[in-house]
Amino acid sequence: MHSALALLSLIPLSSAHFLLNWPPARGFDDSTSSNFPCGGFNTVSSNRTTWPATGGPIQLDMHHTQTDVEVLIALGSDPGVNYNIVMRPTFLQQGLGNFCVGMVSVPSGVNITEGMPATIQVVSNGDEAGSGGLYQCADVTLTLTPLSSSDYSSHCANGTGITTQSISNSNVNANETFPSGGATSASGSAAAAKSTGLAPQNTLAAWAIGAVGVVGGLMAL
Ligand SMILES: [Cu+2]
Repeated sequence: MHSALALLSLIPLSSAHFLLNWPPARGFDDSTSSNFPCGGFNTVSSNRTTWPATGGPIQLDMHHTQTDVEVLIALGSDPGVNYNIVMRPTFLQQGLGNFCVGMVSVPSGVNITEGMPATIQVVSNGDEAGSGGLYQCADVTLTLTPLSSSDYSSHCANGTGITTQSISNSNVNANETFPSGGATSASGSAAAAKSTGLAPQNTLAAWAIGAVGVVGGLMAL
């Protein structure tokens, strides 16, 4: 946790709440990272990353000991604020450094074509409860061709001690508020659930951690 702006300015690198490293984010600016939908980067990048819609890694760099994470996608070459397709519902992640959200895929009901442009949005909870979310976006070109094992593993690393937990009511936004600013129901708030100790189940959600060795098993999910 780091709410003091003075402290942030002294340690700019470690102050980044989290970074989206692959597919590469449009950019990161600590001062605007809480701006929906893309942390202050509203302009589509000219550099799109080819990303496998049937199951790809999302490589993050975590700077909080505990973070609620959600992964969404918006289809189209310039989707604006239309991040309404959930690829990985909100879950709790713990541990610092590299964290790979594994085998993230576009839901099967969504019609994807080869070469379709899209933008992936990673949302985390803010530093303090009720402060809203933090956002990073990456512009991609969707492909139906899976990554090779070596390409997958080169974009999917986990630091030591990284764990994930499911949240009993994962049907909430990681940012605890909807983009319109309306609050989620109190019972649906991941932060509220954490503070009461009720919701994050003790079950280790192995599905959320990317690892080449378990890709086959993750496909079932
Ligand atoms: Cu932070």
